[in-house]
Amino acid sequence: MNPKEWWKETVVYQIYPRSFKDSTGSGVGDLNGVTEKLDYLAELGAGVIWLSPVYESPNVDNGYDISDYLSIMKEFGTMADFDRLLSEAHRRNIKIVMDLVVNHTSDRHPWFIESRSSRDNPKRGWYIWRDGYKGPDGKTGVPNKLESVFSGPAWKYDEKTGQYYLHLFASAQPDLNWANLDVRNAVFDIMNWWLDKGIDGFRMDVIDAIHKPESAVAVSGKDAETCFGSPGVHGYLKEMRRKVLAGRDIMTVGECSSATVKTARLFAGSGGSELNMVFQFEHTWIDHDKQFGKWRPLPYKLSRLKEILSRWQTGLYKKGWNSLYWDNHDQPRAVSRFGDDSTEENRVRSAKMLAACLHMMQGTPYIYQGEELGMTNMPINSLDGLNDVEIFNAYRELVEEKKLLTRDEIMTGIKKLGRDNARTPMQWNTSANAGFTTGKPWMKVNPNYKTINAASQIHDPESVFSFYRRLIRLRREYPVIVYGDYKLLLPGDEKLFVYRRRHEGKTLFVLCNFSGEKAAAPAIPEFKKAEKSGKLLIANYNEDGPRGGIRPWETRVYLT
Ligand code: TEU
Repeated sequence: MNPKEWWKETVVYQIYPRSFKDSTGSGVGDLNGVTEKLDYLAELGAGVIWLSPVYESPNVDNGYDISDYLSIMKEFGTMADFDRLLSEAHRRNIKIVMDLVVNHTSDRHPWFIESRSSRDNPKRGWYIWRDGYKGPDGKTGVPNKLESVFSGPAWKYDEKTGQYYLHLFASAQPDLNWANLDVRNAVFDIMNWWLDKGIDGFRMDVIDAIHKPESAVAVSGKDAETCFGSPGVHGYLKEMRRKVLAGRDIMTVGECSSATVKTARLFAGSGGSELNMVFQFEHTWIDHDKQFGKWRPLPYKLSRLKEILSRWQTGLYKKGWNSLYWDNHDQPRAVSRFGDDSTEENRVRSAKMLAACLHMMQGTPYIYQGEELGMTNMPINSLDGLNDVEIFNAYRELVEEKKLLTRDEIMTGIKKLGRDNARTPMQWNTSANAGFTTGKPWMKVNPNYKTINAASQIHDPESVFSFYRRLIRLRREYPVIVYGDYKLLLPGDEKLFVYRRRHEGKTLFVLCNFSGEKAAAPAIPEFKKAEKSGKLLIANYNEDGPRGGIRPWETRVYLT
């Protein structure tokens, strides 16, 4: 079954508020800045905004470390500003989905402050505290060898009470103990509070990690099982559905790096007992090294990328629902990664090609702020000017402590795949600081803003922005884009990504050249038919192509 749902037919725009628009001159983006730009989003055609965290936070991880779930970060404004944003968005038929970060809190959250205050505090059991492991040498150390996603051990010793607490991310992000019913109910209360206010759903941060399997938290001194994707998570999500989500017409998307097609059918199955969709990660690891991950980028093969994305397309067809994304605040800029940002012509061409490739698939597409302009990675030469805790921790561990990578090696990784690439301020126009702020921006603006900015693209029919705008409109117009089946053609081709969608007698033919070289026209009947009798819905070259050849970074979408 593939029932119709509004969240299948819409396009989501992700806002990282810190870097979106500063309305006060503080150098930090804010809620009124978002409200100011709602018309821009309406013009683009976004149906939903996913707002990265705007709650009170000490910003060790830019809002992903929350110290009060029910109030707005002072730098971002007030609750009244939030209410105004929500009603102004709704007035334009734009929904707002909030980021829900409840795998962990900030270490400044009152719950954690209480929890760490003594071993018998009523909130002690709200987090995961363990004794150290006493080794054969008589020395006591971390309970087990579980590692943090942000480098180093996932356990931190707390002097006051002489125990360790678990943190899967930074040590300032202690993990909540979801096994405790009071914790779950407290989270569900928070969710209900926001939903009662009228927000339209949640993007759930690392939601696949909330259940900690026994061996992950056992005091053993040994390697530990991963917390990501532990089967127990499904019970918690079903409980969440019963206590919060059921009966509400909202949208939920879970960030699930552990998701396989099989588990996604549970998390985001069409039966609807857990979430509406998940973010899977497989394609984002395609250029990662086995040992060093993103810190040692590798070339990738198009055939592998196609295999991954196509497996998700067919695997969830009628069984669940996909999220479609290249970019977000944790990923480098797609055009720099999978396209070519070395010349202006190729940047524009390849940004459009990537957009078409993604937006013509089945699933709900996500656009990360600036992606619709073809914003690129930032020039990075040193750690100066960077902000990301993930980068700093990795540098310390891999270069300084363990000396596993040289400075130059890790800088290559940071440059290509580091998260700060996505976090530079949004490029609005050619005025100082790209029109992001009248003050000193919290993070440097990419110097290419004079060429790449919204003002120069909004009214230009040939711009990347206009291309995205058209893609969004096509999705509304043609049900085949939303509900059609999927078949990958030419799976082994290392330049062309070609696929076909079908629905109620209509066929969509999508052709993308993932290379800066010419390619031979696909020698397949589907292409010949599309070229001969199909309607060209969208393309990134104006003039009709030389018959028989596909041009660098070309994309064409035909309907027959
Ligand atoms: O991301 C979780 C996550 O999986 C990322 O940390 C990802 O694995 C990493 O960037 C890859 O190296 C979420 C948020 O999106 C991220 O911004 C937060 O830092 C993290 O959770 C902790 O809340």
